[in-house]
Amino acid sequence: MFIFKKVDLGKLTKIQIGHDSSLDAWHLARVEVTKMGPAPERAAFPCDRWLDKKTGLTALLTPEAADSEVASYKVVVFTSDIRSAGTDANVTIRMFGEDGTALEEMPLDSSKNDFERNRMDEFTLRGKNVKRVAKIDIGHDGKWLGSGWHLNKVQVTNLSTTDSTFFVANRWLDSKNGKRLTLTPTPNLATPNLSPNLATLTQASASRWKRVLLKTPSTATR
Ligand SMILES: [Ca+2]
Repeated sequence: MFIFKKVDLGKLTKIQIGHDSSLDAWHLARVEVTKMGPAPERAAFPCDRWLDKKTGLTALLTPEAADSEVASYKVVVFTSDIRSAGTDANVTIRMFGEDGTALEEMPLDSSKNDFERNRMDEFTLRGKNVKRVAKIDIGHDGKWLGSGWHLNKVQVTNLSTTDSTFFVANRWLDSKNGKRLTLTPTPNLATPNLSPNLATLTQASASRWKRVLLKTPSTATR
């Protein structure tokens, strides 16, 4: 995060970003700019490409509108802390909006070894803007030996609306129990070992989360 004090530029319509090393390649997902003040204004500039000698060291980015047809989704996948929980199989996700609109099936894959035991893997996916994600279908193809995967949970955030949702699985995805499953949002994530990293939550979902936490004592003494 960087903070700059500059003259008020008004609403940003374009940003140019890049680096000066022709020897380096940088894959830039997106830039978020917040104009601070009494009514903060946030704008997201998706990039999703390499900035390198071949494709150009700089990029000119335009903002993504909150009501745009297309959105970026941050998908955070938590693999359980259980023996052999990790997998090297090919994992894909399909997301659905509240009105049932389906996004295409998308691979969750990065350059590193994803979905290892007790790890959190983050992906940014682009697709039709369904606003709040109300259902996900997640699973793998069973490739490689020991492909069984113990999925703890998935957090999906629509970066254009900042609406964030948790989907708790807490089960094996393997040939015995089924390699895919469909999940709907888990509203009461009050169990300590399932508590999300609060720093990654948006303000809107953090206040929702606080309400959930505040409700806990009454249910515990019931
Ligand atoms: Ca892996």
